[in-house]
Amino acid sequence: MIRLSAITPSGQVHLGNYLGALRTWAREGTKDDVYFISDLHAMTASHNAQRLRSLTREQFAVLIACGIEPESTCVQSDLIRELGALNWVLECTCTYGEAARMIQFKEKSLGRESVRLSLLTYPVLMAADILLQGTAEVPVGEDQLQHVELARALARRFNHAYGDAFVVPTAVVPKVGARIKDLADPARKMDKSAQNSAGVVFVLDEPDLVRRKIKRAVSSTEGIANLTDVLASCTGKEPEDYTSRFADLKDVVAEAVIEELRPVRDRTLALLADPAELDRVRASGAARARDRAQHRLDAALRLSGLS
Ligand code: AQP
Repeated sequence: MIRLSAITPSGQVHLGNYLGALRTWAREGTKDDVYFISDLHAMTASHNAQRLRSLTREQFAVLIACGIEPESTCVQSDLIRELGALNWVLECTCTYGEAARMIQFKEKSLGRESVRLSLLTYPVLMAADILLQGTAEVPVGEDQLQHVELARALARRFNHAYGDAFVVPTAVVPKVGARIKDLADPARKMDKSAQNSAGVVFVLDEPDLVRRKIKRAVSSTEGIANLTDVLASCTGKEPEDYTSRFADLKDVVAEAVIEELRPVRDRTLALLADPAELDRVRASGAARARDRAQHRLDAALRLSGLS
């Protein structure tokens, strides 16, 4: 069974991404799954080309360094020809009303003077990501359920109108792991694109910087609860086990985070220092994803009257 998940290179990978997603992908993923860097989705907001390229490369190295099965990884834009073709077919299967109804579009475009058209249409590209790979299950947060519903509707509609080309995917909402909060503002979740990075621990931060960020974490009730969640997530124990047990919680949390991230950081830096190896792994993941996609794309094009 194929499961598919992605991370968007809208900023550097942080502790929340790692504890909430990447680590689980590494522990529970199989060769059949698809874990990818969604660089095309990162272009739906204003972006810098150089920064996008380097974040994509860095995030891909982090995926591999986390221990995710290399065969199951890829970078979305490495399949841009296949995805672009399927995206068009799916846009011709989707109505404007369906796209405009997406809550994420409404939220992200609210109050903005200029909004990229791709912000409206990217759920269709997400459907292409899902359908191209024959995905059976898409683990998502509540906020992405509507997008998976759209992918289901498009798969069904296409299959019904032209003939069976697609597996109809199912959304699964995983048991909620700890939602890691910003250390400086625990009312917000830890966020890649936060304006202020003082409360965001990045996977590639040097140990001293991790220590400083955790030392300066807000000490309110919410701030402490967040730190105990982080500690529990790093050590695999329940948060209650830590209540008032440590004289200096922040020191303990800092050391636990540094130890948890150390192997990932070391392996990422080693991969980034070996561009040929990184390119090889990336190319081989892309080739596998392309292979798996080809017959489905061919069928979708043929059935819809294109070749
Ligand atoms: N703070 C978090 N705690 C636990 N899990 C988190 N994830 C994100 N933030 C936290 C999980 O990381 C995976 C990849 O995230 P994404 O690229 O889809 O980005 P996002 O969910 O929109 O959150 P970010 O990382 O803060 O990025 P931006 O700044 O672009 O919004 C997902 O599985 C997500 O649940």
